[in-house]
Amino acid sequence: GFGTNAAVEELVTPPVKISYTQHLINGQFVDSASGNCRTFPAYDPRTEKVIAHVAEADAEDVDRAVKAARKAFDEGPWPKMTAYERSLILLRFADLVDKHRDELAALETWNNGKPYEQAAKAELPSLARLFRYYAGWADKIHGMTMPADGHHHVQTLHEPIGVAGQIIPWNFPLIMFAWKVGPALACGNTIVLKTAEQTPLTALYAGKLFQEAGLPPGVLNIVSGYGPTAGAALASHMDVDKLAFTGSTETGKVVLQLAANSNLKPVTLELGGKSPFIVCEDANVDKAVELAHFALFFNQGQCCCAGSRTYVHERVYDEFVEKAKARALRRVVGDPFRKGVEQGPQIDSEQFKKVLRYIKSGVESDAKLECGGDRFGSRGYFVQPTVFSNVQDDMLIAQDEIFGPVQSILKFKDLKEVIQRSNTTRYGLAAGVFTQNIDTANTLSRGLRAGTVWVNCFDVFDAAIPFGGYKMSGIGREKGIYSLHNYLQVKAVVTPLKNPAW
Ligand code: TXE
Repeated sequence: GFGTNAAVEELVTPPVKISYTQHLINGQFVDSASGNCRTFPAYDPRTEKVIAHVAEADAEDVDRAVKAARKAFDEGPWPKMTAYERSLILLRFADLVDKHRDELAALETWNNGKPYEQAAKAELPSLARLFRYYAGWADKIHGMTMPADGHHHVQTLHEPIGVAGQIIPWNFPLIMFAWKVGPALACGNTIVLKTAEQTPLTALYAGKLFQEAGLPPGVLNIVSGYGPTAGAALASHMDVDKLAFTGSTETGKVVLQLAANSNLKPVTLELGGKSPFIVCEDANVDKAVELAHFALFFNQGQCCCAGSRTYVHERVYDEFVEKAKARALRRVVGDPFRKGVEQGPQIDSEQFKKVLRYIKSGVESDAKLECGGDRFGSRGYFVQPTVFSNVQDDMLIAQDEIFGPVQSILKFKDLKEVIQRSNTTRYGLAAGVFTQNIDTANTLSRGLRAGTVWVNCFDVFDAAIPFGGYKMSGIGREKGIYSLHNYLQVKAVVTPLKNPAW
């Protein structure tokens, strides 16, 4: 099984060179101020080898970046430009993303391990689309006028918050960049973005394209570095007006505390999940298997919304398990640069070991290992597509976010039960529902406590669709009109009317 045609031995040489490794501060690429130009390594997860040395920020570099963002906000020109001028810069950036699509996709695959076809054909177009969407919003953000008791003219101004601090993860480096940077810029804020230590390269390249698109210096600053140093410095900075974070629930709690203990900056969080994917008794099993497979295995299983609890109705359970196993065995694992490869390596040694640990815990419980269960090949962070059946709600593999290619299949009898079991988790990010019955779809959509319910589809991420979590999966929504609220302040302006009758 596992696509023996994909040779992990002969690796494709990435068709791109690494040009940007320094911090982007105030429109310049600069070394770290601290530690004698300190750097840290970026890796190729196919080989576990270092591919670049990247400037490593600590508090001093973050402070320099915040000062640049502060100045660009307070003195302009960014918030003082017309909304239309800002929108044109976002559109020019989107055009440059299209122009440099192949280099960006190659860099993303090289540093992250995701299939090149996925990066080039899905993620890069989505990046450009997101910025065009937000360019469309830039000149459509406005306040209201409202009647008030007494004779007053009352209006609201929707103003940018100021300097936004943004911390992103490594699973979708460029998409996470877009979800954060798009709305912040459309609303007229300035930014200090810290990328994940595993994947610093593509955001820096995108930062370069933003300079080329005419973004004024200091509006978008990008620092690379680790969480407890650079990330914590950003979250606790007294001059950062807003914080947006995507990552683990554990770290989400830390940054929320740092924000509270410094200047009480508002925080939006997009955190972990353990999303149910519910296959009802009327389902076409072949289609359900394919969609459930995609919902879990997409992006090496490294999705916050992965359908990681596959609930299957007892009437179709055995057939589903058989076919899910066959599908996993057909999954093509290998060099993500090769055509037809569906699954590359996990991001790093820590995640690789974490996934293997959870697989071991599944084997040691009463779950049945249907296929996979080990690393793939002998080098790189490749993991075999793994399927467990007979999984019970109280097993660790059904409760924790594994963040890898490990499918857990559970059995259910009726809707009330599956709603209750789906909701018995600290998370509430997403859910999948597979049925032909409109009443079943409606009952599940309303009963499930999750920020997104995909009915007969999964991982549909259009720019206009809000995304975020219930419960410990987060605070706030990204994308769509909802994301703008995170980056705006509302100012009420009240003026007495001298001649109210007119
Ligand atoms: O996450 P972290 P890690 C989940 C997934 C994964 C687990 C651990 O289950 O296995 O989290 O991954 C920065 N102050 N998700 O360790 O630590 C860090 O540098 C400020 C789900 O990579 O949350 C990075 O930029 N920042 C997820 C970002 O936080 C800190 C995506 C995410 O890292 C910090 C990724 C600190 N003290 C992992 N510590 C999703 N929701 O999609 C770390 N960071």
